[in-house]
Amino acid sequence: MSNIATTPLTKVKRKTQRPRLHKVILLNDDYTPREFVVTVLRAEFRMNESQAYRVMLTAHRRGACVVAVYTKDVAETKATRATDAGRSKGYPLMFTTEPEE
Ligand code: TYC
Repeated sequence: MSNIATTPLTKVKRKTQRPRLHKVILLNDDYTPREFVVTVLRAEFRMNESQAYRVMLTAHRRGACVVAVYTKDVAETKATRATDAGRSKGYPLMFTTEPEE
């Protein structure tokens, strides 16, 4: 009987790997005015009034809401800018990012 291994030790990935996308997540807090959250969502994530209102309300009711997905750099930049917009007005508004599964 032969003991020659037949399973390959390395696997070649044939497809070009797409970069993993990252979610931007809006977190609820008790202090930031609803209208301000909507304004930030519209300015930073290019949403219209009704999209922004729906996202704000979902975060308000459930604690958090996925705003959008981008490449890592873009997601982190937008989350930082949006969080800074709140901080500049003294609000604890918070956007975070996490990789998509
Ligand atoms: N909970 C805030 C309020 O009642 C509004 C709010 C909504 C704040 C969503 C943050 O991500 C948020 N004024």
